[in-house]
Amino acid sequence: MPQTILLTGAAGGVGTMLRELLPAYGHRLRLADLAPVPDAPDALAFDLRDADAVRAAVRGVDAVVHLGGISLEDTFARILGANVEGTYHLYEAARLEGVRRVVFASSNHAVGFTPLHGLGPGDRGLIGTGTPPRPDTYYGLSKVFGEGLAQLYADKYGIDTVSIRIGSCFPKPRSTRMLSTWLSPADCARLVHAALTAPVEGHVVVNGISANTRAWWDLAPARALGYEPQDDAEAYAAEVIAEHGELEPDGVDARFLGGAFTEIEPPR
Ligand code: NAI
Ligand code: 15L
Repeated sequence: MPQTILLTGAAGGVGTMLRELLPAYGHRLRLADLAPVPDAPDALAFDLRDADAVRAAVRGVDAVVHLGGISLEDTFARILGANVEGTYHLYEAARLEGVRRVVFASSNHAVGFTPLHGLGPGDRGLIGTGTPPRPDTYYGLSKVFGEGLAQLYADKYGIDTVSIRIGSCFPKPRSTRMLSTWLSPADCARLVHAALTAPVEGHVVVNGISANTRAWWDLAPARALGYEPQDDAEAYAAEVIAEHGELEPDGVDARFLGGAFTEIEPPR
């Protein structure tokens, strides 16, 4: 039986890809965003800071894929409103409306200060999901909060969540770093479908990338949900390296998982 899924952030980059790809898995989507969703007159328009609107949006769905919020570094106040309060409103709405499954779009930037040194091609020491939180921005910190909130609502209220620490989800890798961190749109849909349907008890964190030859991340927890990535950023390596060159060994993209986010100064 098809599930009805609330997709927040439906007008964004990942939301646009998922609203095209998820229906093929049999999911019926209820779209929501602050911004208008192109070609979707029925999409719900509200701010995640509005608790009542969030609750109305969640009413009657089987699960939520929570992509909405600020997806880059910003002022602490703006991150607090959209990502911290917004995600709290989402979980409160799920609790009050009896929704039992959430897929939370976390980020590599929750652990962005994790050092990469020692991880080379063929090295088995891939970064796992048990690595400690090391946010590289207020943005990354809001994802640590979201994962913590997911754990609280799992332990206290029995709402199951899969938090996907997404690497870089774009149609194609845009930089040499993304040859390691890329999550193709099709693999993103595969992973979100697995996260929606796999038997899960409690809160599970998975890394979200494709089967990249240059991966820094361990995909075992995602594969345990049934995720079988089909793409590899290496298919774009020649063109990406021709444009951007190889990673500088001492450059920030080779030193930390979060790359340049570790050097971003937030707007104040
Ligand atoms: P995006 O910025 O393109 O989309 C985010 C959407 O959220 C936008 O359409 C925006 O209008 C909406 N939004 C922002 N504030 C809102 C508010 N207060 N109320 C309601 N809606 C609001 O981001 P993208 O790339 O599509 O990412 C989706 C999610 O995945 C985000 O949570 C992001 O942090 C996460 N993610 C994305 C990665 C990527 O490579 N694209 C990597 C890691 C995590
Ligand atoms: C993210 O969390 C951002 O939302 C996305 O825009 C990319 O910057 C991505 O991480 C990345 O690290 O490439």
